[in-house]
Amino acid sequence: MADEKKPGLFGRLFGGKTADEAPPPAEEMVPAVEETPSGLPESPPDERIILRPEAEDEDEVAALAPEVELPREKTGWLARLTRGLSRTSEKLGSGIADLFTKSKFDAATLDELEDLLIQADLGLEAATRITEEVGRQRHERGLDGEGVRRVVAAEVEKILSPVATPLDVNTGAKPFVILVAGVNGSGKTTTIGKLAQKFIADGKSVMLAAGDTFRAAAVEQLAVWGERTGAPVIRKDIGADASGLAYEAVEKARAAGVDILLIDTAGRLQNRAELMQELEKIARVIRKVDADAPHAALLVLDATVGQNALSQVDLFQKTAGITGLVMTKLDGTARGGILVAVAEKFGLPIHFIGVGEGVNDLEPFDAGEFSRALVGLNNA
Ligand SMILES: Nc1nc2c(ncn2[C@@H]2O[C@H](COP(=O)(O)OP(=O)(O)OP(=O)(O)O)[C@@H](O)[C@H]2O)c(=O)[nH]1
Ligand SMILES: [Mg+2]
Repeated sequence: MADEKKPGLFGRLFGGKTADEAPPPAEEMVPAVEETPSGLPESPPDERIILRPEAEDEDEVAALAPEVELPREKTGWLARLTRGLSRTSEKLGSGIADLFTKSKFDAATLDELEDLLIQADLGLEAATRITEEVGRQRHERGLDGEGVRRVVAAEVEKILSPVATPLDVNTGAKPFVILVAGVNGSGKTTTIGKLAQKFIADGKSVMLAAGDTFRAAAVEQLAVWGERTGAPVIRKDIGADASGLAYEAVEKARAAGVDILLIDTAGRLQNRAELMQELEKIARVIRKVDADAPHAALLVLDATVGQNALSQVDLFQKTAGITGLVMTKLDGTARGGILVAVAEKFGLPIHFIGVGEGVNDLEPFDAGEFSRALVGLNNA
């Protein structure tokens, strides 16, 4: 996409040609139940696609759910957000500064700005619109590099504001059931751990369901987060039916009077229809316990996959009824603008973003903070 041939912006503007061991959950919380309450067939283990080696020992499991400091305040988060987005902002921010300190301002300057935005994965449409606005404002009132960054941030914020929607877990639903889906390694289990920590800090009672029933390491990874946060973990034997486990977890959460149930699922590639159907089955089966569940179906997107995030949203939205997004690993890419492209294309709520592996590296998504950090503007 970044390499697409397109007419130069100046041409379009001016008409020219150029252009992470469970608290060892209470005994009764960890039954190894064999039968599936749904009566639905179990999926053979080899249907799952594993993209990374299994973690077998404790050290490896601990590495999957790294320990980090717990206190969190806004200022701490803004510093983490700024640091997390620095790969993107260094490219974008300093790129803009370089462009607009040149004495000459012409069509080529705007084309280069548009290219910078496309290279940061904002998407062609957003890049074009933002560049046009910069061109217009530069023309009207003159803009220096900082001024251009402000215009870019303001335009990005306009795109992001409508989707920066908090995840409302206070709907009266008890438990409020959150199904967490996404491709392999996108950050689902880590995000569940971080969210559990947050909800518990907010005074909620939380239960976790180890719906990735295929890999022992996956269950252990969630169990580590359970232990760390004090949330009980519902688990079953490896190879058990995921929807059966989810069904039981909802029943147990309800019986225990838990506020929030977070259901982990196995990573799946979006082009494997049968795995997508399994996700649909989990949702269908838990509806037998609570007709309104899941109350949220979150798709966890890894920002480092770039444009592929767009096809992931497309497919998970169609087949798994995704209600909102979490974007992780924004610290691992210089193309953090992908969040803007996703917002622009789908308009789905973006609830949280992740900028690191630590428990404090995930916070509710704020359009203004993000937009400023994206171009390296001071967020203080
Ligand atoms: N840098 C960085 N790493 C992250 C972030 N979120 C998660 N990770 C790391 O990404 C890796 C995969 O995270 P998991 O939570 O295991 O991903 P998953 O989606 O549960 O993976 P599967 O269960 O294998 O599908 C781990 O090493 C996490 O620590 C983030 O925001 N930033
Ligand atoms: Mg996982």
